[in-house]
Amino acid sequence: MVTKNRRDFLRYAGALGAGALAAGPSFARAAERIVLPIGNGERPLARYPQKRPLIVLTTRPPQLETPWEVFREGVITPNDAFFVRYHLAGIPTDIDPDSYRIEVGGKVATPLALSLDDLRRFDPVELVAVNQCSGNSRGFFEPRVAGGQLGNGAMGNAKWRGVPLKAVLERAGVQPGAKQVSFDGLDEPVAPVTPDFVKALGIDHAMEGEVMLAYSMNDADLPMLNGYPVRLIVPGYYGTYWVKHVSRITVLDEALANFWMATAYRIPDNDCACVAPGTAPARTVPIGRYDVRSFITSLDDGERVAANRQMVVRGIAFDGGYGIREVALSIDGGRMWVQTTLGKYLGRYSFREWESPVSLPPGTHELKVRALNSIGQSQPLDPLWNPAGYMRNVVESVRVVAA
Ligand SMILES: Nc1nc2c(c(=O)[nH]1)N[C@H]1C(S)=C(S)[C@@H](COP(=O)(O)O)O[C@H]1N2
Ligand SMILES: [Mo]
Repeated sequence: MVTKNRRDFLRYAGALGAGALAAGPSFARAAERIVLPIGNGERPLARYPQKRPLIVLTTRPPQLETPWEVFREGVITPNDAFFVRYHLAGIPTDIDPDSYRIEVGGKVATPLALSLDDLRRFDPVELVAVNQCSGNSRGFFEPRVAGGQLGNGAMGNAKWRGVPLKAVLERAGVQPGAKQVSFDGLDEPVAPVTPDFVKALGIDHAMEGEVMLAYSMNDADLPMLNGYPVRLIVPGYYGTYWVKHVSRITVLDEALANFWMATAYRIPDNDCACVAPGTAPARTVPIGRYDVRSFITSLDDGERVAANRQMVVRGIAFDGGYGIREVALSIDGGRMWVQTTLGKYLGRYSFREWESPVSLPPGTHELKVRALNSIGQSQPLDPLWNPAGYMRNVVESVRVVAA
């Protein structure tokens, strides 16, 4: 089996020619290049407004991946390092906070047009939660699948502050018979054939209390590229539902059947969300909660370490919100496993840190990490597969050489 969790290998090859990004937004400035540990993994790094250099997947629309070393630095992903994903090239670059409104309509008693000040007058709530793209790690799929060839950096963990969606919907007054709530943002298609990006949640999910309209990320305004001034937070659910620059909330009495709900972002309708590699599922359902993932962050694949000397191996784990119960580490390719020590609990939607003391004899060692959540979900030793390349799910490995 090919090793899956090689830390992104940086290869600085000098500055990019300006032409390489000419097709993209003029505010992007070329920096360096990086090589992700996947086929055709060479990517430019570029600096966008409010961002440190990030890995560029596409520029129109911007899709930027977080360099792996950011996850080694801490359990909270800094705003300037947080990944960026858009579907539509018509993204907002300048939003006036004074005239910004969120319209709440559809099957409600009282349609609303909420300003930022209106939102800030609701009782605020705060939550640490992972935002992960459905296609995070798609580049590791074998056989390979169509779609953005992402490494492991289309995820991030932040402290979100805002208003429960429930409180807003209650103010508007949801009418009987409501089935779903849809969310539209300020970004727009540039071609008339492209469907606008609108997503929906079931009414019970929308009213459950933890779904949030967030106006703050890690105690600061949201970066423009992450949804300024307000985005939806759907704890434990894939990023596709986390609509940015929310401008319209509509209560629906039927299920939204647009491209983004009925065609895209669907997974095989079975317990593993998987099919035999190379085959197509008979039935699909909209993607939902994260599966369990865990990573070693303190070591790079191929890294050399001192033999017979104790070191602390560290990493992160997370799941769809049931909570990580334990994380086990193997230093012999998966034959023996030891319990690691979990770090501070920041809530059941957050990255959970883990660490374990390790001493390695001379030679090459394959380290593997496996997490278990509170409802018994874990990762398989061999990766699950689906044709869209969603929900990457496997025990991750790192090989180190002790000498
Ligand atoms: N308005 C808007 N919101 C959006 C999207 C989009 O294209 N437009 N993409 C979604 C997807 S698929 C993901 S993975 C997350 C990514 O959030 P980020 O860009 O803040 O990292 O935003 C979601 N919200
Ligand atoms: Mo996504």
